[in-house]
Amino acid sequence: MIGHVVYKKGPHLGVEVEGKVYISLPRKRLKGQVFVGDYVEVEVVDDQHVRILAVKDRKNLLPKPRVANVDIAVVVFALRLPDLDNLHLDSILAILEKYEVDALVVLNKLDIAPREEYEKWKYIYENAGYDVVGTSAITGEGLEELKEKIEGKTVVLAGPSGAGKTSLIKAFMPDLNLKIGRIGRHGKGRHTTTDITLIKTPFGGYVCDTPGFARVEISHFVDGRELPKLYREFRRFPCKFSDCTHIHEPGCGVLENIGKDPGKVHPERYRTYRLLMKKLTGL
Ligand SMILES: Nc1nc2c(ncn2[C@@H]2O[C@H](COP(=O)(O)OP(=O)(O)OP(=O)(O)O)[C@@H](O)[C@H]2O)c(=O)[nH]1
Ligand SMILES: [Mg+2]
Ligand SMILES: [Zn+2]
Repeated sequence: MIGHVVYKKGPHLGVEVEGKVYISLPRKRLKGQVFVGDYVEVEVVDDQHVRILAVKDRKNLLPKPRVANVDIAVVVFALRLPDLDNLHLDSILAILEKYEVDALVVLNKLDIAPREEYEKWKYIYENAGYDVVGTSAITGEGLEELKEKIEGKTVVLAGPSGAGKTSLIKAFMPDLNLKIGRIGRHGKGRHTTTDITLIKTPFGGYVCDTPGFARVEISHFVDGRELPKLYREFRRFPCKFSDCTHIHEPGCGVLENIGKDPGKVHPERYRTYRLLMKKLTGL
């Protein structure tokens, strides 16, 4: 039978088989090889337990949180409170690009930000090749559009603490017992666990709300030599050298196309690229 790993709690995995969730005890032979989101071949042992026999090929595996077969990462940033930190946003997008996980940029807290600010960031990220939705978990604006983009999918939420990730899930599923606001940010708390749960949504699919990407250190995931290929819009512009760093090379298509016009590499994106390159390679 085929199961779907829907949670990890301590050493235990939860495996959904035909609508029912069973516990799978860890198996030596597959130790460290089965992740939340994986599809697995199982045999049912009793009415609470299954044994995992094999893991199906996965389409991707996010390193943090460790979730497999992610259809889309919803990268939530508030426009205000806290102000949008586009260096942080671009580092998350680069990591997702490396791990071949598609991203949707959600600009939240529309209710407390000037429209121009929303329009500015929406333009920058759409122009970079991302889908962008503006939302407010408070007024409900944009939630229908967000729902349409994630229904039926396995979704991982990413973004800084306070952006409104949990608030957005709660707006869809008010009965869920999830904590909003300042919790567990110091010392003990959920940030210290590696437990992961895929929450089933009422519109099909699953959503994972773990703090994995809240504070992400790009150097743990991306090598400086890879970064030149991880900014989507850069690929629109061929460079003379295939290993171009887009910093100083002659015939660099990226350097020749920095500008605010549609289709160009927006200066804000190039700015964060340079900061990340400096951090990763010293260049
Ligand atoms: N004005 C406004 N406040 C919001 C909105 N969404 C969330 N908030 C508030 O922002 C704060 C943080 O929201 P959370 O949903 O806990 O944020 P989070 O992204 O889950 O944060 P962590 O779990 O720490 O990573 C809470 O006080 C929310 O009430 C919004 O759209 N507008
Ligand atoms: Mg939260
Ligand atoms: Zn170049």
